[in-house]
Amino acid sequence: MEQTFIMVKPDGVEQAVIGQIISRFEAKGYQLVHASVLTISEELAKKHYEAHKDRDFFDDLVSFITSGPVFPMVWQGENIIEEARELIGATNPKEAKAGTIRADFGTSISNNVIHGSDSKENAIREIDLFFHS
Ligand code: IDP
Ligand code: MG
Repeated sequence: MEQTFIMVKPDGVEQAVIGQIISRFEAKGYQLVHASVLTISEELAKKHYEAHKDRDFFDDLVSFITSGPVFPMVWQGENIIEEARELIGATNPKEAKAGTIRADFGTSISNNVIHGSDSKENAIREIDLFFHS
C-alpha cells in the first residue's frame, strides 16, 4: 500500500484547521499511520527543502517552516501520493482549484497551509526524515 508524507505548516496549525484537513483525508478512505506535533529545527527544515536550496525564497521558506509548530503525518492508501496532491491543490492558493485545501485555507504562495510529497522517492525520503531518523 502506498504511503505519503503530509504536513500541516505553521499557518495551518495557527488557523486551527488540522481537524478539517484530517477529515478530508479520512473522507477519501485513507488511513493515518503516524502523526506528531513539533517545532522543527533549522537543520531538519533545510534537509526537507533541500531541492529548493538555490532558490531566492529558500531562507524565507526555512524561517517560515520553523516559525511555529507543524503537524507532520504519514497517510496510506491506493494512489495516495497523486490523490493527496489533488486534495492539497496548486502551490499558489490563488491558482488552486476551488474546494482544495490551499484554495480554502491558504493565504499566499509562502503561507499555503500544507505540504504533500510529490513522488514515491520523496515520500520515502520525507517519511524517513520526520519519523525514522
Ligand atoms: P509544493 O509545496 O506545491 O510541492 P514546491 O515547488 O515544492 O511546491 O515548493 C515548496 C514550498 O516552497 C511551497 O509549498 C511554498 O511554500 C514555497 N514556495 C514555492 N515557490 C515559491 C515562491 O515563488 N515564492 C515563495 N515561496 C515559494
Ligand atoms: Mg514540493
